[in-house]
Amino acid sequence: MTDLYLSLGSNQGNRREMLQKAVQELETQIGRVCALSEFYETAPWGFTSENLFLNAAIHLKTLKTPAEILAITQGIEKQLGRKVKSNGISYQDRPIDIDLLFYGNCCMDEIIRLADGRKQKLTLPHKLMHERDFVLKPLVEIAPDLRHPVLNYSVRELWQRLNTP
Ligand code: PH2
Ligand code: MG
Ligand code: MG
Repeated sequence: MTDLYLSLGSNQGNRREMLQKAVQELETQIGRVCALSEFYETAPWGFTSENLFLNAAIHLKTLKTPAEILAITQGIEKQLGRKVKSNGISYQDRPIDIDLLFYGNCCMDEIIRLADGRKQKLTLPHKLMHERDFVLKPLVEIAPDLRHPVLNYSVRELWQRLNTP
């Protein structure tokens, strides 16, 4: 069993319901939920929009591989109505976004092939998490002492560093 941490975000539609449905699907398709943070209302980061986000962090135990998890989370995003996939350059409003943060101590930065043949880039740990308060704040709530295997700081330390001028 591997410890998996994900970030959830929604800024379109019934945001609370989107997050709740995503959690249900994650539990069914990926594994047991060990912890779920509160839902935090946050301002859009990295782009301008009138629509505030609800963000959360979740910890699951899983037997799935990172490639399987990516395929599942993208399937859930689609099922919950996400139409535009992030292109890695600019951000858009979305009913649901599910991002992989940590998969055990796994470190990877690879183009992987999903079961349906599509190729995708997967970076673990998530490469921008330490710059994002909307990711770290919910994560501090559920896993303050979890260590980032590359940066070698705990989640609490990353959050403190981000918020220290
Ligand atoms: N997600 C982004 C870009 N900006 N801002 C907030 N507040 N919450 C998000 O989940 C978010 C964002 C890219 O996925
Ligand atoms: Mg994201
Ligand atoms: Mg995403």
